[in-house]
Amino acid sequence: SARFQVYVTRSDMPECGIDLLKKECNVKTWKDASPVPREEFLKSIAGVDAIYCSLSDKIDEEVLDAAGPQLKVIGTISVGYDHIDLKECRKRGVKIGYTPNVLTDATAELTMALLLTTSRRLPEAQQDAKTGGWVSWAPKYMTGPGLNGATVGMVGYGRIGQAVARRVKSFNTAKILYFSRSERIEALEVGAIKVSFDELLKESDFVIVCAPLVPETKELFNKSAFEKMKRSAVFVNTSRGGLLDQDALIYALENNIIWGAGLDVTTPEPLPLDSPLFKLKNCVVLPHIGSATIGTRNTMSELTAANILAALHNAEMPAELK
Ligand code: 8YV
Repeated sequence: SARFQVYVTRSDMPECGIDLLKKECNVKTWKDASPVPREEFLKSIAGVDAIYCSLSDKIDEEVLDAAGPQLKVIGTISVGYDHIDLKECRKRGVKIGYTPNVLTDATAELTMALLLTTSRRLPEAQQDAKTGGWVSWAPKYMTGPGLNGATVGMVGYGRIGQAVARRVKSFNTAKILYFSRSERIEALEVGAIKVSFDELLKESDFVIVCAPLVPETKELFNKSAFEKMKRSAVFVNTSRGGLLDQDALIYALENNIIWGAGLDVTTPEPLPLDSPLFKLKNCVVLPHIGSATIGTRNTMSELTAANILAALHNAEMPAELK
């Protein structure tokens, strides 16, 4: 019988997943270690049964049309799915595989790292030490807010938000608040308190965003949200740049409406070098590396392949987005 045809949108996806696909499928891969250009993508997917993609690849009507009606499954190597038109996939019976759970710990670790890097001013301090700014001990030199005794507000309290909250708690914080659209029993585990969005903004010393980008969360953080926050507040985002109005954040940082921000995600990505965010001392920008541990990326690739193979065989997918 004819082998399944799978298209992979870049050449450097972790091999372990690609090897699984190759055992049973004809795998066609974009030749470069960068996202396939849109025109090339549309041309290359005609007749394929599955697409292995990442957040760099917008999956919309045009892509689904270009692939054709035999397309069975989209496997994305991400837990985020804002790059995929879910409604259109559902309408056509195209299944979606994604990678929840396997990246929860890696992303929570990076969130803690970014939080501390921002609040303790590590990039600024390192730069200063290397360039002669370290002249003597000084009582107020490189000081920033501490987590000990602080109130931490989690915006989004799903798998990653809860994993962050558990880690935050071990830093002897006073209180963990969370804002979520759904009630979850795990909230009790660290004694987190469910509050309204406005209350969270008003009370929190650290505001950590771990929510998916969906229509309800788009630009949740706007000018008025930053104004409600404490002037001493640290804002951390490791989910998606679209959750905030980035210009409003820039304004808030430039005018000390909040104390600082740590961003692993931006709009757009990559962030252009002339972005004001790169000029601000009170902002740390990372190049979207939340899930970037070696083991996690390998497991994500295997899960992406397993999702695709299961869908092709009409079997239950290990992680189907429904
Ligand atoms: C991925 C992510 O590295 O899983 C997600 O949603 O943002 C990261 O883990 C990225 O999306 C690559 O597809």
